[in-house]
Amino acid sequence: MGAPLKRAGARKSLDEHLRELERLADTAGAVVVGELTQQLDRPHPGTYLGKGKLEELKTMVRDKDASLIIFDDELTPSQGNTVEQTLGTRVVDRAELILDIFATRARSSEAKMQVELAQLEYTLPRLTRMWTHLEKFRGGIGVRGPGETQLETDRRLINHRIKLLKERLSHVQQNRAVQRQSRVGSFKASLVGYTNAGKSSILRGMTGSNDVHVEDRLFATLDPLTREVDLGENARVLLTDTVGFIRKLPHHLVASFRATLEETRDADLLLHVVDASHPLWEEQRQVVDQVLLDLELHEQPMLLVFNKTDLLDEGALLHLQERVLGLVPSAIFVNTVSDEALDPLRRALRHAVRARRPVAEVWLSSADGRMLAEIHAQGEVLEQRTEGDQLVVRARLPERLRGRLEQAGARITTPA
Ligand SMILES: Nc1nc2c(ncn2[C@@H]2O[C@H](COP(=O)(O)OP(=O)(O)O)[C@@H](O)[C@H]2O)c(=O)[nH]1
Ligand SMILES: [Mg+2]
Repeated sequence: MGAPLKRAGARKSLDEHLRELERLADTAGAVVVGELTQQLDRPHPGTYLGKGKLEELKTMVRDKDASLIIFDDELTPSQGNTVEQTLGTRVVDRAELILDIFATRARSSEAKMQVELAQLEYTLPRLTRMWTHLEKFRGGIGVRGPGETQLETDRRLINHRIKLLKERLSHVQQNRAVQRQSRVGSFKASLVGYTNAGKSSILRGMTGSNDVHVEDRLFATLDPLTREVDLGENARVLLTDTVGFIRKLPHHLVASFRATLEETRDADLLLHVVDASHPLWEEQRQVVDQVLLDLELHEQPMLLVFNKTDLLDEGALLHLQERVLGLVPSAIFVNTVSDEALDPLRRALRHAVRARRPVAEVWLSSADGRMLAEIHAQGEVLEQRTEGDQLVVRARLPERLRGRLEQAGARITTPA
């Protein structure tokens, strides 16, 4: 059921939004048997939909033998309850559907805790409604309304569980901070973007490894995954794949994934991946920017990466490039279909890494063969010359190597 409020352009996006809801339903394991839309001037306070539309929905549910109604729009707990009562069919909104998908897709214990926390926080204000379900649908002999006492007990239990989960998560978070410490010195980039934009495919393409999970489903990736990527010319980055964003991401979920995205807070560069072939890529980009803002990640340096260029014909791609580059000259255009098509990303990352590795001159005596080898292995050597009995190596050095060389007694100067 798609019933957005009337506004400019709503008609155009209504269809795409329903396509997306259909994919979400599919990911959650449901089969879509019917669709109904309406543009509302304002939602009915009691039932969200007007009387006529509600009747239409009832008829459709009966004809198609549907067992679930999914609303693309957010219903208040009491609206959801009333619609359920009126139609005698379970109703979920988009937020609940997304929570459900996350619950089935969480793999790591951390992701599971984050999802459970979000679910409990979603459930708390809706407890009465859940009890009504028990009465009406699992309906059976001896099932009585729970009464206030039962409800209170449940609230207490849930609050207790929420507290416990928060404590455990903060513990996991501390461990992660320790892990991060050990990576100080490497250049870190994080892939962010709308779900299904191709983030995991890019990580896979850049590493050439098949252990990165790619799927034409929404939310294939919940746990962040970091891999070292060799960019050629002695430049390397730690590239992290993260959970995708989506419009109307339940805010409980955003809050609980804050910890996972800490990784991203720490990144030297965010790669915002956009599906250039999607008709609503502009809206998707805005959604991602908004979530980044909510997570206070909007001030990180960011590179716009337009992906899936292979799906555009030449004219459309040129048009897009012209338009985007006029506004964001640093934006790059890639696809993951061929290895070369990722070269613009490798170049941009090399450039970013270099900007973070200032040029230095290291003065070595002929006895320092091991240091010379290390500079060649980890730095980017630009020039070598001899001055007297010293070898002077001009190179871009990662911070960590520079520190090590200094400790080992090498003289390092900054060229004019
Ligand atoms: N045609 C095309 N498909 C792509 C490209 N990159 C990713 N895909 C497909 O898009 C879907 C989502 O990709 P995935 O990497 O899982 O997206 P994620 O949700 O952002 O991690 C998969 O079916 C990929 O095969 C691309 O450059 N071109
Ligand atoms: Mg992914």
